[in-house]
Amino acid sequence: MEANPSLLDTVGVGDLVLLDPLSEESLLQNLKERFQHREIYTYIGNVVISVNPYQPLPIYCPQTVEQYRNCNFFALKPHIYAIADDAYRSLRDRDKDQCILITGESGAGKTEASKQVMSYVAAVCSKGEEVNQVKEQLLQSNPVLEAFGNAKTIRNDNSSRFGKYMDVEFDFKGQPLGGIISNWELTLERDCSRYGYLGREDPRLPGMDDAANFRAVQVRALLEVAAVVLKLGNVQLGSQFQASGIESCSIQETRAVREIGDLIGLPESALEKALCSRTVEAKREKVVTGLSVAQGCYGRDALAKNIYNRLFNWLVNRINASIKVDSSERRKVMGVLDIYGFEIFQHNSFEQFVINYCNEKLQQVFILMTLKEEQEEYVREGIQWTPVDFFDNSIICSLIEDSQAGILAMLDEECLRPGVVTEETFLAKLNQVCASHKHYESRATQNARHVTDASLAGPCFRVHHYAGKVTYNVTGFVEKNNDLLFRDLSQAMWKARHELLRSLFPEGDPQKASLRRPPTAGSQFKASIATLMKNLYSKNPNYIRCIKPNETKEAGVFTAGLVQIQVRYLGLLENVRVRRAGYAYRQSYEPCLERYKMLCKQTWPQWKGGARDGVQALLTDLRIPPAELAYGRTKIFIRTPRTLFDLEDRRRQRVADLASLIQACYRGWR
Ligand code: AOV
Ligand code: MG
Repeated sequence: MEANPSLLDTVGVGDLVLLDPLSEESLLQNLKERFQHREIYTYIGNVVISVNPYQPLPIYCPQTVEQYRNCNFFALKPHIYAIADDAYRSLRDRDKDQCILITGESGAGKTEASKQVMSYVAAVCSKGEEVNQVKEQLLQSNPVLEAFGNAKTIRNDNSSRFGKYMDVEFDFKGQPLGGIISNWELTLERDCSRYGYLGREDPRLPGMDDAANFRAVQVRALLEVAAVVLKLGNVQLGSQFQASGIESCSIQETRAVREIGDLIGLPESALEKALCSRTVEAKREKVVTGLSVAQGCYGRDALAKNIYNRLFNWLVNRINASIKVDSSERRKVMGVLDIYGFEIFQHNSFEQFVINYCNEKLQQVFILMTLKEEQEEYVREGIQWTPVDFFDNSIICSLIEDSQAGILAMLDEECLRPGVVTEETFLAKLNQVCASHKHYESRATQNARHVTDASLAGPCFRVHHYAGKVTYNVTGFVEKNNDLLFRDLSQAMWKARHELLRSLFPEGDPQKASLRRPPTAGSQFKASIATLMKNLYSKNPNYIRCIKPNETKEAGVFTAGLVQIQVRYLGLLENVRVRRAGYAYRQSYEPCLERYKMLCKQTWPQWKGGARDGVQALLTDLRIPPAELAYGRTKIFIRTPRTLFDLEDRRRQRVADLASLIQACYRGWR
C-alpha cells in the first residue's frame, strides 16, 4: 500500500486512508462529492470502492487501458483497471496467485466490475492465436451463464442469482491457458416468486430470446429441460377425498403434466403418481401414501428447483470442459469472485442467514490478510509492529459455524433428530446453547436480562454481525435446510427417456439408491465456503467494494441514507482503520525527496547523499514530530494523514512563492 500525493489533487481524497478527520460522515461526504463529479472510484489503500454510475462513462476505452497498463497503482486516478493491472502484474512478475473479491448489494455493479476486470486482463495479456481463443471463451461464457443464472428482479434488471467464482489460469509468461468456473448457488432459490418460477409471470426464461448467446450450447436438450421447469410451475394441485375419507392431493388439470410427460418421455400416469404420492419403506414393506396439497406443492417446487439447479451446474461443467486445458506445468491463477453482499431486510430468513455468514467469512479473510500484509511489510522494512485495535469477527464466525455449538450444527442436529422437529424446538435449542454468547440475542436471552424489544417478537433470533444486527425469523429454517427431494420424484426423473434430464438425477437409479440422507443445505454451504476460503487464503487478495447510489437506477443520484447503510454493511470504516493499522501513509524515499526537497535549504535544489538521509534531513528540518515517522529500509512511514497534508500545504505555498518570484524576475528582466 503506497499512496501518492497526486491522490490529493482529485475531488475530495482519492484514498480514504488519507481522510482527515475520519468519520462515517466525512467518508460519506467524500464519496458523494466524488460521485457528483463522476469520480466513481475511490481507494482504501489498494481496495477499490466503486459507486454505480448508472450511465455509460467514457472511462473504459482502449486509451484508458493503455494508460493504466504498466503504470504505478497510485500514479493515476483511482480506477478499476489499476487494481486489475496490479493483480495481473503481481501474477505475471511475482508469481503470486491472485484473487479479486467483488462484493456489494444487488445492483451495485459487481457483475459489471468482474467483466471490466476480465476484459482488462484480456486486453493486456499478449496476443497469440490460442491465447485469444481462451480469452474469447472466458468472456463469452458470461452471457451464457447470465442467461441462465440471472433474472430480472426489482432491484436489478440483470441480477446474478448465483455467486460466481472463476479461476483463470495463466502460463508462466502470463498468458491465459484456460479457466474453471464454480458456482455458489445456494441450491436455494432466494425468492421464489422472482426466480424459481419465472413462468408465472413470463413464460420465457430471461435472455432466452437472445439467440446469439446460445449458439454454442446444446440448445435443444437444454431448452427442453428448462421448459420442464416452467411447465411444472403450471401444474396445479388440488385436494380430493380418498375412499378412506382422508384428504389428499391430485392434479387439477392434466394438460401441463401431459406436456411434461411428452417432453421427457415419461408416461403421464407415472409423473402424476410421483407428484401426488410418496413411497415409504416401513419394516421392509413399501407403503404408498397420498400427499397433502401442501406436501404435493412442496415436492413439485423442490423438483423444479432441483432440475433448474442441476441444469445450471451441468451448463457450468460444459463451459469448464470447453475452457479447461490439461497440462501438468505449474500455472498461475487469477480468481474472480462475484458474490452478493451482506443483506438485511425487513424479514430475514435462512437465505439471508447463509449469505451473511458468507460475508462474515469474507470479512475475516479481509482482516487477516490485510493485517498479515501490513505485518509483512513492516518486517521487510525493519519497522517495529505496533498492535492495533480492530474488531476480530472470528467469534461471530464460530457462533455460526462451530461444529459443536454453532447455529448451523444445531440446525442440522434438529433436522436429523428423530421425532417431531419444528422451528420452535430448533429455537429452544439455540436459546439453550447460545444464551451466553455475546453476539446472540433472542426473546429468551432478553427475558433473562430483563430487557424487551418489540422487534424480537415471534420466532426469531438475532445475530450481531460485524456489519450490524440482523434478526432472523426461523420459520422455514428446518425445511430449507432439509431441502429434500422426495425419492419418488428423483426416481421418476431417472426413468424418463430424455437423456440430459435423466443424467441429472443419477440417484434416481434404484440400484444406486442409498438410504443415507443427502447432506443438508446448511452443511453443503458450509463445506463450499470452507473450500472457497482455502482457495482465497492461498492467493493474494484484491478487493472491489461496490455501492449502489440510489434505488431507482438513476444516473447522478446519490441517496446518502442508502449509501450509509452499505458503507456500514461493507465495513468500510473498519477497512480504513485496518488499513491505517500503524501508518496511514508510506512512500519510497526517492519520490518523497523529489516532491518535498524544495522545503528545505539542505535538500534544495539538490541533495548530494542518499535518498533516505535526504528525507531524514528534510523532515527533521521541518520539525515533524519523530513519533509521526518511521524510517524503513526503502520507505518512509507517516502515522497520520494530518502530517502528510501539512507537508502538502507547505509545498503548495512554496510552489506559489516560487512562481511569483519567477514572475517578478521576469517582469524585472523585461
Ligand atoms: P450486481 O451484479 O451487483 O447485481 P450489475 O453489475 O448487474 O449489479 O449492475 C447493475 C446495472 O448497473 C448494470 O446492468 C448497469 O446498467 C449498471 N452499471 C453497473 N456498473 C456500471 C458501470 N461501471 N458503468 C455503467 N453502468 C454500470 V446482483 O447480480 O442483482 O447482486 O445479484
Ligand atoms: Mg451480478
